[in-house]
Amino acid sequence: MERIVATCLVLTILATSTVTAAAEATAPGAPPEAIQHWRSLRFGMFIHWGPVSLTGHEIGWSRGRQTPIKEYDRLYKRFNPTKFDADAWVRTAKAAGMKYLVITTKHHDGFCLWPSEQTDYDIGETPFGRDVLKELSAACRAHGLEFGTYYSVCDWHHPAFPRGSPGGRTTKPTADLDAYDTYLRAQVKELVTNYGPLLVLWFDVPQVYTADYGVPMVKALRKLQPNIVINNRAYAARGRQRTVGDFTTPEQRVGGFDRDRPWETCMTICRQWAWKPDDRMKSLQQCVQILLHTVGGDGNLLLNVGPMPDGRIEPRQVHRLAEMGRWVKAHGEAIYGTRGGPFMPGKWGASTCKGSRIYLFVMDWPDEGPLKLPAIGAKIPHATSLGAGQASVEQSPDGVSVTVPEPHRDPIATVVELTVEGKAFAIEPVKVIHQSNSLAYGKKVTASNVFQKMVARHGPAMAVDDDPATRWATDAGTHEAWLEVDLSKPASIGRVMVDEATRFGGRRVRKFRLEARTDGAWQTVLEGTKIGRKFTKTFKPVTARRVRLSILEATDGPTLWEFQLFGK
Ligand code: H79
Repeated sequence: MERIVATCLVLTILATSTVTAAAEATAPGAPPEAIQHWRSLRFGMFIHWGPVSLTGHEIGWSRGRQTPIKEYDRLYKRFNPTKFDADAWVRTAKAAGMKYLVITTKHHDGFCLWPSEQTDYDIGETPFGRDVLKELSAACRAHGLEFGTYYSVCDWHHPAFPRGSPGGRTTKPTADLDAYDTYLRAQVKELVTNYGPLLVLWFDVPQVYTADYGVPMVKALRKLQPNIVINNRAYAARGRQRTVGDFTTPEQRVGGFDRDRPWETCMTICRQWAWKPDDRMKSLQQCVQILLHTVGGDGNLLLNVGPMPDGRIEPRQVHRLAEMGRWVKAHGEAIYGTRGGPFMPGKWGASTCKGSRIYLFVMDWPDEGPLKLPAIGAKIPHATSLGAGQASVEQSPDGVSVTVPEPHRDPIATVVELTVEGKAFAIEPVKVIHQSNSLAYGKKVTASNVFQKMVARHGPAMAVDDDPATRWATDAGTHEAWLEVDLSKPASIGRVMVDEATRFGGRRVRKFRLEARTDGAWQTVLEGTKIGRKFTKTFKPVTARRVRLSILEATDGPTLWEFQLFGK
């Protein structure tokens, strides 16, 4: 009895401490209006810069790798970017259509781009000596851009941060996380008080800096500036990094469609974050399409440039950003202040919405015929194309067909504006399957057998939906089956594509026949043995309305990802 009481007591204590820990594990977020404001800007400039630009190697990892530590830590004595012109940088960002700017105030290498009172390893101790942050934040304000700061939590240089070069793979004998926390907090306070109000504080690579440190730090930060927007890397939270801070941070990739959790993709205009001579630069089309896929997924884009050691952004990058800006500004109403969807981004393109408008960014047209988008739960009484050209849009219960004559299309993205009844943002987002132009796509289809009669999940319609994630399946032990498509009117067919779902037990089909119904009788068009992945065959064209795939022999229940028919 006594033992049970004792156990209960322990449990109660545990439960209480768990509650405390949970309360400690989250810091207050930014007010919704602040997040909404940050989100409405949609496009910002990221800048990675420091003495490392003298070497042309990467800012995060070259210390102790490409450059010996001793040499790396002396680079700042030669850092003299006399051509630095904050105004020119901000004009470049503005010309690109960017609405905010975030700069590495301190990266993993520990060097500070402002004269910090907490260290001498900073811009104040270089031959240059000017306060880069002061000039840049002032230029941003002068040009109407918002200013934000990147601050690396990990610090390979600071003796108290437990990990060191190369790339955080060594441990320091002088490690003292409490002392480092004091340093970090004092530095962040300098950033907010001397260069604020800041739009964002963009933390990075917290490593050993856990919620025990990070949560009180963020709380203190919020006291200094309540509406600051903070990313999800302020502290390490194993397994739930996504829930930290105000937004998530897909890096070097466009994030997936997500309207619930704010997000921002960060990506480099070339390949490196810091400047690298002759680094490969993204094309204009890539740059704009990355932005469109991002906003179409309801995210922001922070596009990075690494200025040169003389203080200038590379002229070819300045030029690329200006080109980008011309396109972006011409279609600004479809980008800024919008939300992603309702048509989810994909190979076809992306969409955004605002008020009663939907903006389509069509990036990949079908070889022939209109772009077919799935049905949405709203009427579209009106459609026009933004920029030159005309668009015609037809809505039926099956979906929305969009046509823009080829000469009026834009190789970057053809922008079509749809007006809907009611609020466009209220429309349930829909996935857009990339269409093959198969004559069988979406047509009436029947089959001899469906796996466990699960028609909605494994019916024959799954083989003519062009969705590579769904399949027609038949019962285990099935050795013969057929699938028949009704094309709704006679069409000329000269090619077939059958994609067998081999993942579920290899190639099962051993003998098949393709038949077309002509003059009231079934006529064999093609005969074969194995099918497998993406079997394609052309044949002498036949005109028929009904086409049948007869599987005459299979080792087990046949199953197909897709069954597609083409004119030629
Ligand atoms: O500041 C930028 C990067 O320097 C920083 N985050 C963005 C915003 C960052 N620091 N660490 N990481 C990102 C994680 C990346 C690690 C890897 Fe690698 C880069 C894995 C492969 C390339 C370096 C080189 C480490 C291993 C190989």
